[in-house]
Amino acid sequence: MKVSFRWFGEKEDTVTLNQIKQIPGMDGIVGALYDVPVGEVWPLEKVQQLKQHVLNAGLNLEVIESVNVHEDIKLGLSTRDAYIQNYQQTLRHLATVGIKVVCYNFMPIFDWTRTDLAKPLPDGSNVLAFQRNLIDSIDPLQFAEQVEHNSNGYPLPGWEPERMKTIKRLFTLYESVSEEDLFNHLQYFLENVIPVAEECDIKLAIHPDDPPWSVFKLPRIVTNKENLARIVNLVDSPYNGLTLCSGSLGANPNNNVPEIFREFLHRDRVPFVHVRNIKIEENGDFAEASHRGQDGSLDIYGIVKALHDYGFTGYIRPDHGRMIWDEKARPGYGLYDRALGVMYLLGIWDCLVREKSSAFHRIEEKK
Ligand SMILES: [Mn+2]
Repeated sequence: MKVSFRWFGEKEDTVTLNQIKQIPGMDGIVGALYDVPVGEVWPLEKVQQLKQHVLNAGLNLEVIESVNVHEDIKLGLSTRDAYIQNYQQTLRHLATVGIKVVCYNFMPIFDWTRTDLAKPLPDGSNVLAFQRNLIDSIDPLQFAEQVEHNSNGYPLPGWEPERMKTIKRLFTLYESVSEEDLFNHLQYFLENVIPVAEECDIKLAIHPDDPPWSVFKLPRIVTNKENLARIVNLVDSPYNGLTLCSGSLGANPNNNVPEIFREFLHRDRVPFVHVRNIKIEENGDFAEASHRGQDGSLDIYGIVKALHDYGFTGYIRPDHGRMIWDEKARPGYGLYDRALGVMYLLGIWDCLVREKSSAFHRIEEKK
C-alpha cells in the first residue's frame, strides 16, 4: 500500500510538504486545486504546477481529493451535460501528470457534517464530533453559518463560502429528489465519465456519505454495504471504484467496517482508503478518536488486516486527526495526530508483513 497525506496547498495549509516528507513511510500527497469553482475545468497549467511543486519536495502526487461534482449533476438538471463534459476534461488534464485516483462524493449540498469542530477530550486534545439531537433541531442555514465561524479561519472542504450562498435555492430543488433519483443521477454521471476514466487510466473512487445517513432530510445513498454494491454495479468497470473511509462508514454501528473492506477488496474496487477511528456513544453520537483501536469503537487492526490479506497496493491516508500539542490548524487536519495515525497503521502493517514472511520461512524449513 502507498501511504499518503492530504495537503491543502501552500496558502491554505499550516502543514508544510517538508514536514510531511519527514513522516516515516510517506509516499505522497493527496491534493486538489482549491481555487477552481466546482463544475469548471481544472486548468492544465495549474495542475502541472501543483504536480511539479509536490515532486520538488520529494513526494508523489497520484491521488486527487476531490474533484467535486456540480450540484446540477446530483440534481439531474438539464444543465448537467456541460458540467459532465468539464469533468471529463479535468480527468484528461489530470491524466497528463500521472494522476491515478480521483476521489469524489455524491452528497447533496453538504459535505461531511459535524456539530462540533473542537470537542474537548479528557486528555486535553480536541476533535470533530457529531451530536444527533443538535442536527435534528437546527436550521440548515444557521448550521452552515456556524461551521464557517468555527473552522479556525480555514474554509472546510465542501463548505466553501461561495457554495453556502446558494443553499436556500438548493434545498428547494432537492425537495423533489428521492434516493432512487439520486441513484439514477449517479448512474448517468458514471456512464458518461467512466469511459473517459478508463481512457485516462484514472480510477474514480466515490467517498461514503459522512455520516452515512440522511441529514436535514436530504437524500443520501453512499451509506452501507448494499448501496456500495449497487454503486459499483451501476457501471461494471474497475475504474468505477470506492474510497473506503472507516470513520464515515463506521459511524453507523450496523456497518461492519472490516467486512465491508473485505467485500470490496475482493471485488478489486478499492483504489483508495481513509482510516480513522471514532468513538460511538450509546445514543448514536460520535466523536473522532486517535487511530489506536482501544481509543475508539472501530477495529482498526481488522481493517489493516483486511488490506494486508488482499495484498492492497492502492493508496491509504490517515483521515482526520485530533488537535494535539497545542497545534493550530484546520479542524481535523493537523500534522501531529495524523502523523501518529500513519505510524499506528504502518506498525500494524509491518507486523503483518513480518508475520507472513516468517510463517513462510517456517513452512520452507519443514520441507
Ligand atoms: Mn474520509
